[in-house]
Amino acid sequence: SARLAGKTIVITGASSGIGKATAIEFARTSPDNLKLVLTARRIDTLKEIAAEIEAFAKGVKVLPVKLDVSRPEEVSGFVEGLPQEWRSVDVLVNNAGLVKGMAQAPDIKPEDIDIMFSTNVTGLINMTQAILPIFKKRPDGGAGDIINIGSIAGREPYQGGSIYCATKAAIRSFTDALRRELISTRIRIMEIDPGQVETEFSVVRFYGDAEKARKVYEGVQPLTPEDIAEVVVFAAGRRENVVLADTLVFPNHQAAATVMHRKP
Ligand code: NDP
Ligand code: 8X3
Repeated sequence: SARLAGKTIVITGASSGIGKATAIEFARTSPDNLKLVLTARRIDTLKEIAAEIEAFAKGVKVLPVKLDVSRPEEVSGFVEGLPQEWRSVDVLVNNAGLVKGMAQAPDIKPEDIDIMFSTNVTGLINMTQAILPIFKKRPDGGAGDIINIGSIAGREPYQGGSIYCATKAAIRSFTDALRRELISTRIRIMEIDPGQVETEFSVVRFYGDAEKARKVYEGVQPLTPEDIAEVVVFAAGRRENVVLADTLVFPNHQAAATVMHRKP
Protein backbone atom coordinates (compact mmCIF):
# COMPACT_ATOMS: atom_id res chain seq x y z
CA SER A 1 0.00 0.00 0.00
CA ALA A 2 1.11 3.57 -0.71
CA ARG A 3 0.38 4.30 2.97
CA LEU A 4 3.43 2.21 3.88
CA ALA A 5 5.87 4.23 1.75
CA GLY A 6 8.97 5.17 3.71
CA LYS A 7 8.09 3.01 6.72
CA THR A 8 10.48 0.88 8.74
CA ILE A 9 9.11 -2.57 9.54
CA VAL A 10 10.59 -5.09 12.00
CA ILE A 11 9.58 -8.74 11.64
CA THR A 12 10.58 -11.44 14.15
CA GLY A 13 10.88 -15.02 12.95
CA ALA A 14 11.43 -13.88 9.35
CA SER A 15 13.60 -16.86 8.34
CA SER A 16 10.68 -19.18 7.59
CA GLY A 17 6.93 -19.63 7.15
CA ILE A 18 4.62 -16.73 7.94
CA GLY A 19 7.42 -14.29 8.86
CA LYS A 20 9.32 -14.85 5.63
CA ALA A 21 6.14 -14.63 3.53
CA THR A 22 5.21 -11.39 5.34
CA ALA A 23 8.58 -9.83 4.48
CA ILE A 24 8.13 -10.75 0.82
CA GLU A 25 4.53 -9.47 0.77
CA PHE A 26 5.49 -6.08 2.28
CA ALA A 27 8.22 -5.77 -0.35
CA ARG A 28 5.98 -6.90 -3.22
CA THR A 29 3.16 -4.46 -2.40
CA SER A 30 4.98 -1.39 -0.98
CA PRO A 31 8.14 -0.81 -2.97
CA ASP A 32 8.55 2.91 -2.13
CA ASN A 33 11.50 3.44 0.22
CA LEU A 34 10.42 0.62 2.48
CA LYS A 35 12.91 -0.53 5.12
CA LEU A 36 12.57 -4.14 6.31
CA VAL A 37 14.44 -5.38 9.38
CA LEU A 38 14.32 -9.16 9.25
CA THR A 39 15.19 -10.99 12.46
CA ALA A 40 15.54 -14.64 13.55
CA ARG A 41 18.22 -16.98 14.88
CA ARG A 42 19.24 -18.32 11.43
CA ILE A 43 21.16 -15.33 10.08
CA ASP A 44 22.40 -17.11 6.93
CA THR A 45 18.82 -17.84 5.87
CA LEU A 46 17.87 -14.20 6.55
CA LYS A 47 20.74 -13.00 4.35
CA GLU A 48 19.47 -15.18 1.48
CA ILE A 49 15.93 -13.83 1.91
CA ALA A 50 17.28 -10.25 2.00
CA ALA A 51 19.13 -10.80 -1.28
CA GLU A 52 16.04 -12.40 -2.84
CA ILE A 53 13.87 -9.40 -1.85
CA GLU A 54 16.36 -6.72 -2.93
CA ALA A 55 16.68 -8.46 -6.31
CA PHE A 56 12.98 -8.03 -7.16
CA ALA A 57 11.98 -4.94 -5.12
CA LYS A 58 14.32 -2.14 -6.06
CA GLY A 59 12.86 0.50 -3.69
CA VAL A 60 13.17 -1.77 -0.65
CA LYS A 61 16.13 -1.93 1.72
CA VAL A 62 16.53 -5.05 3.83
CA LEU A 63 18.58 -5.44 6.99
CA PRO A 64 19.02 -9.00 8.28
CA VAL A 65 19.69 -9.11 12.05
CA LYS A 66 20.46 -12.17 14.14
CA LEU A 67 18.11 -12.08 17.12
CA ASP A 68 16.95 -14.78 19.50
CA VAL A 69 13.85 -13.29 21.11
CA SER A 70 14.01 -15.82 23.95
CA ARG A 71 17.22 -14.14 25.19
CA PRO A 72 16.29 -10.94 27.08
CA GLU A 73 19.84 -9.55 26.76
CA GLU A 74 19.67 -9.81 22.94
CA VAL A 75 16.27 -8.11 22.83
CA SER A 76 17.31 -5.27 25.16
CA GLY A 77 20.33 -4.48 22.94
CA PHE A 78 18.39 -4.84 19.69
CA VAL A 79 17.37 -1.21 19.02
CA GLU A 80 20.76 0.25 19.99
CA GLY A 81 22.41 -2.33 17.71
CA LEU A 82 20.54 -0.98 14.67
CA PRO A 83 22.26 1.61 12.48
CA GLN A 84 20.77 5.07 13.24
CA GLU A 85 18.77 5.30 9.99
CA TRP A 86 16.97 2.01 10.80
CA ARG A 87 15.84 2.93 14.33
CA SER A 88 12.65 4.85 13.59
CA VAL A 89 10.51 1.71 13.59
CA ASP A 90 6.89 2.15 12.42
CA VAL A 91 5.60 -1.43 12.46
CA LEU A 92 6.57 -4.41 14.63
CA VAL A 93 5.33 -7.84 13.56
CA ASN A 94 5.73 -10.16 16.55
CA ASN A 95 5.68 -13.46 14.68
CA ALA A 96 8.54 -15.58 16.13
CA GLY A 97 7.09 -18.61 17.85
CA LEU A 98 7.15 -22.35 18.14
CA VAL A 99 5.55 -25.49 19.50
CA LYS A 100 7.41 -28.51 20.89
CA GLY A 101 5.80 -31.92 21.20
CA MET A 102 2.30 -33.23 21.93
CA ALA A 103 2.99 -34.48 25.46
CA GLN A 104 0.36 -34.19 28.17
CA ALA A 105 0.90 -33.40 31.85
CA PRO A 106 2.67 -34.84 33.81
CA ASP A 107 4.97 -35.91 30.94
CA ILE A 108 5.78 -32.52 29.37
CA LYS A 109 9.53 -31.89 29.20
CA PRO A 110 10.62 -28.90 31.30
CA GLU A 111 12.87 -27.67 28.48
CA ASP A 112 9.91 -27.67 26.07
CA ILE A 113 7.81 -25.66 28.53
CA ASP A 114 10.67 -23.19 28.90
CA ILE A 115 11.38 -22.66 25.22
CA MET A 116 7.70 -22.18 24.33
CA PHE A 117 7.11 -19.61 27.09
CA SER A 118 10.43 -17.79 26.68
CA THR A 119 9.93 -17.46 22.91
CA ASN A 120 6.18 -17.07 22.39
CA VAL A 121 5.36 -15.06 25.52
CA THR A 122 8.37 -13.42 27.18
CA GLY A 123 10.08 -12.87 23.82
CA LEU A 124 7.01 -11.13 22.38
CA ILE A 125 6.57 -9.00 25.50
CA ASN A 126 10.26 -8.02 25.58
CA MET A 127 10.22 -7.07 21.88
CA THR A 128 7.12 -4.96 22.48
CA GLN A 129 8.79 -3.17 25.40
CA ALA A 130 11.92 -2.59 23.32
CA ILE A 131 10.00 -0.93 20.46
CA LEU A 132 7.24 1.00 22.29
CA PRO A 133 9.53 3.84 23.50
CA ILE A 134 10.21 4.65 19.82
CA PHE A 135 6.46 4.83 19.13
CA LYS A 136 5.77 6.90 22.26
CA LYS A 137 8.12 9.73 21.19
CA ARG A 138 5.78 10.60 18.30
CA PRO A 139 3.05 13.30 18.56
CA ASP A 140 -0.45 12.62 19.99
CA GLY A 141 0.89 10.30 22.68
CA GLY A 142 2.64 8.16 20.10
CA ALA A 143 2.12 6.28 16.83
CA GLY A 144 3.10 2.94 15.32
CA ASP A 145 1.72 -0.56 14.79
CA ILE A 146 2.21 -3.77 16.70
CA ILE A 147 0.87 -6.87 14.97
CA ASN A 148 0.98 -9.97 17.15
CA ILE A 149 0.63 -13.42 15.63
CA GLY A 150 -1.55 -15.43 17.99
CA SER A 151 -3.37 -18.61 17.02
CA ILE A 152 -6.71 -20.39 17.12
CA ALA A 153 -4.84 -22.35 19.82
CA GLY A 154 -5.01 -19.26 22.06
CA ARG A 155 -8.79 -19.19 21.85
CA GLU A 156 -9.43 -22.91 22.13
CA PRO A 157 -7.12 -25.22 24.07
CA TYR A 158 -6.72 -28.80 22.83
CA GLN A 159 -5.32 -32.09 24.21
CA GLY A 160 -1.59 -32.38 23.63
CA GLY A 161 -1.27 -28.62 23.20
CA SER A 162 -1.64 -27.37 26.76
CA ILE A 163 1.57 -25.36 26.91
CA TYR A 164 1.45 -23.99 23.36
CA CYS A 165 -2.22 -23.07 23.82
CA ALA A 166 -1.40 -21.38 27.15
CA THR A 167 1.34 -19.32 25.47
CA LYS A 168 -1.04 -18.17 22.75
CA ALA A 169 -3.76 -17.36 25.31
CA ALA A 170 -1.15 -15.29 27.18
CA ILE A 171 -0.39 -13.37 23.97
CA ARG A 172 -4.10 -12.67 23.61
CA SER A 173 -4.40 -11.28 27.17
CA PHE A 174 -1.25 -9.20 26.83
CA THR A 175 -2.42 -7.81 23.48
CA ASP A 176 -5.89 -6.89 24.75
CA ALA A 177 -4.48 -5.21 27.88
CA LEU A 178 -1.95 -3.26 25.81
CA ARG A 179 -4.65 -1.95 23.45
CA ARG A 180 -6.54 -0.64 26.49
CA GLU A 181 -3.39 0.86 28.07
CA LEU A 182 -2.53 2.76 24.86
CA ILE A 183 -6.02 4.06 24.18
CA SER A 184 -4.98 7.73 24.44
CA THR A 185 -2.33 7.31 21.70
CA ARG A 186 -2.34 6.66 17.93
CA ILE A 187 -0.53 3.36 18.49
CA ARG A 188 -2.44 0.43 16.96
CA ILE A 189 -2.34 -2.95 18.71
CA MET A 190 -3.51 -5.78 16.48
CA GLU A 191 -3.71 -9.56 16.71
CA ILE A 192 -3.99 -12.01 13.85
CA ASP A 193 -4.86 -15.60 14.75
CA PRO A 194 -4.23 -18.22 12.07
CA GLY A 195 -5.77 -21.66 11.98
CA GLN A 196 -3.80 -24.38 10.23
CA VAL A 197 -0.92 -23.07 8.07
CA GLU A 198 1.62 -25.34 6.39
CA THR A 199 5.10 -24.11 7.41
CA GLU A 200 8.03 -25.57 9.36
CA PHE A 201 5.75 -25.37 12.44
CA SER A 202 4.93 -29.11 12.55
CA VAL A 203 8.50 -30.18 11.71
CA VAL A 204 9.61 -28.16 14.75
CA ARG A 205 6.76 -29.63 16.83
CA PHE A 206 7.92 -33.18 16.03
CA TYR A 207 11.62 -32.42 16.67
CA GLY A 208 12.59 -32.56 12.98
CA ASP A 209 10.51 -35.63 11.98
CA ALA A 210 9.32 -34.50 8.52
CA GLU A 211 7.21 -37.62 7.93
CA LYS A 212 5.17 -37.03 11.11
CA ALA A 213 4.81 -33.38 10.13
CA ARG A 214 3.54 -34.32 6.65
CA LYS A 215 0.74 -36.44 8.16
CA VAL A 216 -0.71 -33.35 9.91
CA TYR A 217 -1.64 -31.96 6.48
CA GLU A 218 -2.87 -35.22 4.91
CA GLY A 219 -6.30 -34.94 3.28
CA VAL A 220 -6.62 -31.23 4.03
CA GLN A 221 -5.73 -28.00 2.27
CA PRO A 222 -4.01 -25.84 4.90
CA LEU A 223 -3.48 -22.10 4.59
CA THR A 224 -0.22 -21.04 2.98
CA PRO A 225 2.09 -18.60 4.78
CA GLU A 226 1.28 -16.14 1.98
CA ASP A 227 -2.41 -16.22 2.98
CA ILE A 228 -1.52 -14.90 6.44
CA ALA A 229 1.10 -12.50 5.04
CA GLU A 230 -1.64 -10.84 2.95
CA VAL A 231 -3.71 -10.25 6.10
CA VAL A 232 -0.73 -8.82 8.03
CA VAL A 233 0.14 -6.41 5.23
CA PHE A 234 -3.53 -5.45 4.79
CA ALA A 235 -3.77 -4.66 8.53
CA ALA A 236 -0.64 -2.48 8.46
CA GLY A 237 -1.83 -0.67 5.32
CA ARG A 238 -5.23 0.51 6.63
CA ARG A 239 -5.93 4.22 7.08
CA GLU A 240 -4.42 5.30 10.42
CA ASN A 241 -7.83 5.56 12.12
CA VAL A 242 -8.63 1.89 11.36
CA VAL A 243 -7.54 -0.82 13.79
CA LEU A 244 -7.95 -4.43 12.67
CA ALA A 245 -7.93 -5.37 16.33
CA ASP A 246 -8.56 -9.09 16.21
CA THR A 247 -8.68 -11.41 13.20
CA LEU A 248 -9.23 -15.18 13.04
CA VAL A 249 -8.28 -16.90 9.77
CA PHE A 250 -9.18 -20.52 8.92
CA PRO A 251 -8.64 -22.61 5.82
CA ASN A 252 -11.97 -23.76 4.39
CA HIS A 253 -11.82 -27.27 5.86
CA GLN A 254 -11.34 -25.99 9.44
CA ALA A 255 -14.06 -24.68 11.79
CA ALA A 256 -12.35 -24.93 15.20
CA ALA A 257 -8.95 -25.91 16.63
CA THR A 258 -9.70 -29.62 16.23
CA VAL A 259 -12.67 -29.60 13.83
CA MET A 260 -11.21 -30.42 10.40
CA HIS A 261 -12.83 -32.03 7.40
CA ARG A 262 -10.35 -34.55 5.99
CA LYS A 263 -10.73 -36.09 2.55
CA PRO A 264 -10.28 -39.85 2.85
P1 NDP B 1 7.96 -21.67 11.19
O1 NDP B 1 8.56 -22.72 12.06
O2 NDP B 1 7.97 -21.88 9.72
O3 NDP B 1 8.61 -20.25 11.51
C1 NDP B 1 8.88 -19.87 12.83
C2 NDP B 1 9.83 -18.69 12.83
O4 NDP B 1 10.08 -18.30 14.20
C3 NDP B 1 11.16 -19.02 12.20
O5 NDP B 1 11.55 -17.95 11.37
C4 NDP B 1 12.11 -19.14 13.39
O6 NDP B 1 13.39 -18.67 13.01
C5 NDP B 1 11.47 -18.16 14.36
N1 NDP B 1 11.89 -18.41 15.75
C6 NDP B 1 11.71 -19.51 16.50
N2 NDP B 1 12.29 -19.34 17.71
C7 NDP B 1 12.85 -18.10 17.71
C8 NDP B 1 13.60 -17.34 18.64
N3 NDP B 1 13.90 -17.83 19.86
N4 NDP B 1 14.04 -16.12 18.30
C9 NDP B 1 13.75 -15.63 17.08
N5 NDP B 1 13.05 -16.28 16.15
C10 NDP B 1 12.61 -17.50 16.45
O7 NDP B 1 6.45 -21.53 11.72
P2 NDP B 1 5.27 -20.51 11.35
O8 NDP B 1 5.63 -19.61 10.27
O9 NDP B 1 4.06 -21.34 11.22
O10 NDP B 1 5.15 -19.73 12.74
C11 NDP B 1 5.10 -18.32 12.84
C12 NDP B 1 4.10 -17.94 13.92
O11 NDP B 1 2.80 -18.36 13.52
C13 NDP B 1 4.36 -18.59 15.28
O12 NDP B 1 4.15 -17.63 16.29
C14 NDP B 1 3.29 -19.67 15.35
O13 NDP B 1 2.94 -19.99 16.67
C15 NDP B 1 2.16 -18.99 14.61
N6 NDP B 1 1.10 -19.84 14.11
C16 NDP B 1 1.37 -20.87 13.24
C17 NDP B 1 0.34 -21.66 12.79
C18 NDP B 1 0.58 -22.83 11.88
O14 NDP B 1 -0.33 -23.66 11.75
N7 NDP B 1 1.71 -22.94 11.24
C19 NDP B 1 -1.05 -21.40 13.18
C20 NDP B 1 -1.21 -20.31 14.08
C21 NDP B 1 -0.17 -19.56 14.52
P3 NDP B 1 14.80 -19.28 13.54
O15 NDP B 1 14.58 -20.75 13.73
O16 NDP B 1 15.73 -18.92 12.43
O17 NDP B 1 15.06 -18.53 14.80
C1 8X3 C 1 -1.02 -23.48 15.29
C2 8X3 C 1 -2.37 -24.03 15.19
O1 8X3 C 1 -3.96 -25.66 16.19
O2 8X3 C 1 -1.94 -26.55 15.17
O3 8X3 C 1 -1.00 -22.35 16.08
O4 8X3 C 1 -1.86 -25.46 17.31
S1 8X3 C 1 -2.52 -25.49 16.02
